[in-house]
Amino acid sequence: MTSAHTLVGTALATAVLLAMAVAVTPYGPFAAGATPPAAAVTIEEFAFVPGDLTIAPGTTVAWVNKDEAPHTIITDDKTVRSGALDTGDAFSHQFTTPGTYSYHCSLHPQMTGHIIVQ
Ligand SMILES: [Cu+2]
Repeated sequence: MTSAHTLVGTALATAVLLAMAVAVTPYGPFAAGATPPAAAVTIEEFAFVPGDLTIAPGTTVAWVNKDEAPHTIITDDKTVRSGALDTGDAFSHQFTTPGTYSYHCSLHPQMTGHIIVQ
C-alpha cells in the first residue's frame, strides 16, 4: 500500500528533523557563543606569519612550527614563554589584558613579532 509507505516516510522525516533540532540546540558549556576566540601564527622560513597579529581580549593564540629548525616563543618581558618547538609542534597562550606584546625566538633573536590585544 502506498499509504503505509507514505506514513513510514513521514515518520522518518520527522525523526530526522527532530535529530537536527537537537543537534543545533545550544547546551551546556558548548553553547553557541561560548567558544573562546582563537587565532594562529605559523612559523615558517624563520619568520612569524603574520608578524603582527591583532586580537580581541580573551583570544587564544596558537603558534605552529612549520620549519625544519626548532623555534621558541618568548615575550620581551618573559611573561609568556614556550619550550623549543620542533617541526609540527604548537604552543598556545590566551591573552586577556589589552596591550602590545612584543616577542621573539630565543634561538633566532632576529625573528620578532607582535600580538596586539585590543
Ligand atoms: Cu627560531
